[in-house]
Amino acid sequence: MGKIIENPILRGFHPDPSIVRVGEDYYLATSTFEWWPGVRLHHSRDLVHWELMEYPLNRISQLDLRGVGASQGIWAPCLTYCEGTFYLVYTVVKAFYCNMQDTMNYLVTTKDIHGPWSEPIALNNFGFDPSLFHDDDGRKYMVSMVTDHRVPAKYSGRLILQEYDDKSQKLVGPVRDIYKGDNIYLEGPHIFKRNGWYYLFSADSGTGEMHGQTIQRSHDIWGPYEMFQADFMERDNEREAYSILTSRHREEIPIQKAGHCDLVETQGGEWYAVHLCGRPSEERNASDAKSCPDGRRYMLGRETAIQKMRWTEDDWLMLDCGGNTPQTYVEMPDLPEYPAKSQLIRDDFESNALHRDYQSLRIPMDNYYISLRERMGYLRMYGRCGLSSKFSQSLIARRLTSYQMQISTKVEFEPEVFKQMAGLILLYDTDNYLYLHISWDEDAGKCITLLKAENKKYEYLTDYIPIEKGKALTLRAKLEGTRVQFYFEPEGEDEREIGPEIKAGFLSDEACEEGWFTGAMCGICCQDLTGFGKYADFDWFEVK
Ligand code: 6LW
Repeated sequence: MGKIIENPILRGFHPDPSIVRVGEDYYLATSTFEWWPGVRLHHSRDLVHWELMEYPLNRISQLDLRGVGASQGIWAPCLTYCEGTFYLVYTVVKAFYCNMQDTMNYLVTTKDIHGPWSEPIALNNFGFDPSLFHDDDGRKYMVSMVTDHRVPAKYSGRLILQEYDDKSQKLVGPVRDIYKGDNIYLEGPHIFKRNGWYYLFSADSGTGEMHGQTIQRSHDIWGPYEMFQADFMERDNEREAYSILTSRHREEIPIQKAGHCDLVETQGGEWYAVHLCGRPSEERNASDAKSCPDGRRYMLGRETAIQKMRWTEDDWLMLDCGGNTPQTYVEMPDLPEYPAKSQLIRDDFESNALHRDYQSLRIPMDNYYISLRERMGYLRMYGRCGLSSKFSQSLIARRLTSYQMQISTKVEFEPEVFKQMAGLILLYDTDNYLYLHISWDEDAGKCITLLKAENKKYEYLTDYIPIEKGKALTLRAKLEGTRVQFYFEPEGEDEREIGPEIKAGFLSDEACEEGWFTGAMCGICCQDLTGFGKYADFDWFEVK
């Protein structure tokens, strides 16, 4: 083996990867749900090192997430390229139930991947996981997924295909099923073509530990498609899913939940599939958790991994290493190494613009609630709505990327009433978080306390501990596995433990009730329920 790629390639919450190559450049798009801006794009030239790029959806006119529920918003982008133009199709989920959904599909385009991207074209289709295919005769097609939760669910699990007309910017002509949802539930479809075959590449069996990836082919884009079934998939036949990649029933391997792939060919003719995956914690719970029968917790959300692929003599696709088990270490393509800029660890807020790694909840990180200019070297954050708000929160966050992390910030904040809070937060969504914060109490005065929210159950894990006015405080969380301990340190004093050691596995896809597609984040935030907009000054924020 030559040089190695270590999976996952994008750590922490980066699901539903879609990849495209243009010349020597590889671009990878992932879902962002209710986090702003929309769609994460990464660039690489060697498939090993990835660098976060400009976000394509960064104006409210392109994406309005105000009010959307947890894990709604942007689902499964598909990034393609044709004759000088990049195409990004995606779903904005605003309601998702039965056939009564609000899951509009959109398309944005650009000639320059660094932006700006176009205003969105609302495609005349509701559904999810839309994917565009550019045929070599100049026609374009969109394949997408239908959901219908009626019992019996007549249309559920169908993959539908329609032609897309670039001139009128509409889906045109007949809407046809190319997969009828027969035995296996398929989603995340992509179509590609090779040696005269159209391939329908789709995820199977949900997105949890049963997840997998199938491939079907036909000489006609409209089908009928035949599914690849081979001996090495036999182990899964009990579920009638013929997966060319899966980790189901192999709970000992590090890369779990493998599926939802997209495919790319290198300029040297090697093939790679990117896919979503999850790395579980050691902690086990009762097996009541959604999609995770063995009770493990995936705090880091669904991440992006890569596998080397090869074509069989009779034109089927499979893992280069044989079998269908996802590998942690994968052979790097025969491409020169191309290191990316080092990732952000400590941010001293010295620059005029916020680092790209931050995302905010639903609304842009603009002057309405943060400023990097009012006090040089500090991020000034104005308190807005409370943490349950799905409209305007003053909160910026980064991803948890490992089960061993230390997250710290230094903050100056002088609250005058109990309605004003600022501090350090570990959160999954608006109903699930751990919040170490400074506030004010009528007995204790300026104080610090720790609040836990777990599926809308709220609990203070400490009293209001008085702290001295006019002093900066360092706040810290140390994560070991799924256990977290919080600390605080008034300037010039020793660090003090605060609250008990907490099992934080509830900040995971498996445990959160409203949404379960994102991953745990860590951030800084400020609330002022008086409506005056009291501010907190953050000196630095470090995630390591
Ligand atoms: C994605 C779909 C899925 O669009 O989860 O469970 C959605 N399946 O493929 C969000 O990642």
